[in-house]
Amino acid sequence: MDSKINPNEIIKAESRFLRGTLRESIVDPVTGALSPDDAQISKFHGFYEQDDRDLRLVRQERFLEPFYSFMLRARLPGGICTPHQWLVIDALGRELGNGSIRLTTRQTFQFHGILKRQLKPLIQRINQAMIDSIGGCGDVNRNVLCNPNPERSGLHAEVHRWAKRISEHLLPKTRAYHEIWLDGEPVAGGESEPIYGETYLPRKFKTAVAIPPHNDVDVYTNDLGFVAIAQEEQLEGFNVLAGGGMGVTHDDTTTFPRLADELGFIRPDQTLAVAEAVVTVQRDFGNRISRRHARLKYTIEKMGLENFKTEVEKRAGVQFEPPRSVRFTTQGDRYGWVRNENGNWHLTLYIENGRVSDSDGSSMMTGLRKIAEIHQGDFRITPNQNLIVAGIADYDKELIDSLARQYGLIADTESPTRLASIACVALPTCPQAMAEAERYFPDLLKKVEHLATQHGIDDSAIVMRMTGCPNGCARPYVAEIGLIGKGPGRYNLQLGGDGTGQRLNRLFRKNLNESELLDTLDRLFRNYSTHRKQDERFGDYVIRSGLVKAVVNPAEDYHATE
Ligand code: SRM
Ligand code: SF4
Repeated sequence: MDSKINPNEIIKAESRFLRGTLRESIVDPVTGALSPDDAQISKFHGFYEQDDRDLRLVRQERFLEPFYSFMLRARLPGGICTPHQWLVIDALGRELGNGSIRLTTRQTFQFHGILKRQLKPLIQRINQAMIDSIGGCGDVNRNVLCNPNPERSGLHAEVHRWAKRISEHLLPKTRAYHEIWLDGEPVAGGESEPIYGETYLPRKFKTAVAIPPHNDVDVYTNDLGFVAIAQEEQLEGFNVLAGGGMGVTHDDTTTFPRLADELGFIRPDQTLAVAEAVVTVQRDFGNRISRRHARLKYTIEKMGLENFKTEVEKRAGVQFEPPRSVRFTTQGDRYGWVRNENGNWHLTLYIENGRVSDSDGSSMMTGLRKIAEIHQGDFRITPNQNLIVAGIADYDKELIDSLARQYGLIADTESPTRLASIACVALPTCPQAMAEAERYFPDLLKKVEHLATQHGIDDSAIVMRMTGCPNGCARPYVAEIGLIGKGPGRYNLQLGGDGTGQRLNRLFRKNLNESELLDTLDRLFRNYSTHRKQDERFGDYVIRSGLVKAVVNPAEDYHATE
């Protein structure tokens, strides 16, 4: 094998279709960890090895190994689960996890703090509830996003079926997961991965399906996007997008966030062929030497969009039609009660940073459990880490409303900016975090809200997103205000998203501590309040006023003004 090839490629190739020595690693009593190679393979099964970073130093001083535990992420296309499934998720979070459930920016849930010996029982129990974690992580297609708001229920249901089909079509075919976790019969040989091959993809791969005018899935930030085109609620097909991605490495100008390009329009029956073709082009042309440059966005930059599109058309046996015109007007979630065309009700709940727990005086986890015990519809996790209690009949509305109020689940006092904002997990579980996010963002927001009130702009729903590092898990590069962790207590300030996820922001100030950040926002809010045009968004104002220049071609000009 090429000596320059990334070591992960060798681990995948030698893993016998994702088996590695996981069976041995999980019963090894000497350590709470997996072997290093298995820690890579485990991601394809949906879990990551982590250690509690708050305890790292203390344990080091006592010559103890890090306090290892695992994060497990489920596959839940479009974020939909039944009340029974919610009750299972809730019970497992309390019994085998750290007492919480984390709703993610990709419409699924994670458990944190699982001990190695608890992994198998946990995976078995989610599977008994008909949820799996295959491809929750790893170099394959991840959880497929889909607009979760069933406001237009017929169209939504059809589009959601496509999201589910794409997810299933792009699942790894190896039986390793069933063998290791579900005690399935070992395969006698002759196994293959028709789509992925034995080294899978060069890197993670993400797909989203959007229903305009809502861009809650941030469709342009995905490797592969499908934008539903409908005529009088009938699905006509999809505009296909490719090459979006957020991850950046600080101070490495060869990395950049990128919005997906339009390839063209297809009919629904061409969807799976096109999805598979995009994946196999990435499999064959993606960078297997530098993982930092291995996402589809870099493959497209290297091949050129036209060559990439021609290759996809050839492999899919499809000729793209010119893309249909679409208009997105929103990026976040709509809260509260909504009634759809079937007369059913839906209640969107604000879940701060997606963390469902009963800690800090909150009884959110209990409240959701009480709702799940009586709810007849379903639950939908949104791509903004919130939760929709969906499909509520008229006669259940009052009871669910009163339970939601009793347990403090109705967000009627939150500011518009808070409701439009998200933060990634970061410390203490994320090994990549350079600064706090989830644990710090709510407090920082209080101070930002205070500034907004002082300047009379507290009616503006500014999309503000914080991450503990530049990987971009809360999609901060399409926020109007993005805060990217640089070091303990320090953040880069990015400005200029358009509030609909269709424009990248750009670095405005580097490495700010809290008081520098608040001073800067104070000045920006004052100017915005004085000079904004009617209904002008904050992100549009900073671009119009020349405070930041819009990014035209991220490969060339993203870092230009730093
Ligand atoms: Fe992420 C890695 C959490 C959505 C870009 N992400 C991680 C890890 C697994 C850290 C690690 O490498 O070990 C984080 C686990 C933290 C923890 O303790 O839970 C992590 N990512 C998350 C979640 C939970 C953030 C959240 O607060 O909701 C999201 C889980 C999504 C899911 O359910 O599948 C999450 N991550 C995203 C997104 C947003 C999206 O997909 O819409 C992105 C940006 C989009 C993209 O991929 O370009 C994202 N995560 C990354 C990256 C950078 C990838 C890159 O191309 O450079 C990494 C690091 C990596 O892959 O090496 C990463
Ligand atoms: Fe961790 Fe960075 Fe993702 Fe936040 S953005 S969860 S710190 S990898």
